[in-house]
Amino acid sequence: MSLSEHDITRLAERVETAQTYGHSIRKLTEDFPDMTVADGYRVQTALRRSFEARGHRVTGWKAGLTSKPKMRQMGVEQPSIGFLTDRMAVAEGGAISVAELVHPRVESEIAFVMKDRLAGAACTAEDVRAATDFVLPAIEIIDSRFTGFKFDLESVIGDNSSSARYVIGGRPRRLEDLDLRTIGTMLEVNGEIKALGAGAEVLNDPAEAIAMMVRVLDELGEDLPAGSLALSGAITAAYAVVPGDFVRASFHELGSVSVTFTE
Ligand code: OOG
Ligand code: MG
Repeated sequence: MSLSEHDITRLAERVETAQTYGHSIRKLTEDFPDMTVADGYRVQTALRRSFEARGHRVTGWKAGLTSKPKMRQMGVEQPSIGFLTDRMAVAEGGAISVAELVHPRVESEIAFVMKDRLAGAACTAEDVRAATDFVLPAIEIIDSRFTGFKFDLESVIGDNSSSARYVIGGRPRRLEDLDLRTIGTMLEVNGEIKALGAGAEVLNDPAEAIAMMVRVLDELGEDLPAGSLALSGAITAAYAVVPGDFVRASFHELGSVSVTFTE
C-alpha cells in the first residue's frame, strides 16, 4: 500500500464518473506510479461502497484474466477480481446501448450460482464444487474505462476489473453431471464464429478460478455469500462489439445465451 486515503477516494471518484458517463480516463498508475495491487483493491472497495450508498446491490463477484487467451490479449499475467451489481444485469436476449459504454467487448464465461457461503484463505476448487448450486452460460460485457483499453493490473483492479454488464441464460446444470474442463464454448457475432475454447483454459478448471476469487475476497475481508453469482472468467479472448451486433455464446451441455447491441 502506498496511497493515502485521500488519494484512494479521489481515484474512486474518477473511476465512478467514467463508469457512470461512459468516458475514458488515464490509467491510474500514470498519476500514481507507485500504486500497488492492494491500492487497486482499496480503490475498488471505495467504488463498491459508493455504488452501494447510491442503492446498487452487489449480486456476486467475477474472476478476470483467468485464461491464457485473455492474459495474452491484455498483456497482464495475473488474475483479478471485481464485484457485480444488480444494475449490470441484462436479461437474456435483451439489448445493451453502446452509447452508455466506452468500448465494450464480449466474453464467453461459465457462471456459478452458490448454494452455500464460501470464505477463507484456504478455499479450494473442491470446496467450490461442494458449495455450488448450479452453473449456467454467461456473456460478460467488459468495458475498460482506460484509454485504448490499455492498462496494468493495479489500474484494472481499481476500475473493478472492467466490469460493465452481464447476461445469464441457457440451462442451469448441476456440477455432479459435468466436467467443466471439457465443456466447449463458441462465441458468435452476427452468426460468425469469433472464438472457440474449452473450460480448461480457465486456470485448468473454472472452479479453480472461483476458489482463487474466494481467497482474494478473504484478503479483502469479504466472503462469497450463499445465493451469489460468480463468473469464472473469459475462456477465449474478448471480442469488441458495435451497435447492431447480435452476440451468442453457446456451450456444450449448457445451452446458449444471447444479447444485442444498439446505439
Ligand atoms: C479485465 C477483465 C477480464 C475476464 O473474464 O478475463 C475479464 C479486462 O480484460 O478488461 O473479465
Ligand atoms: Mg470476464
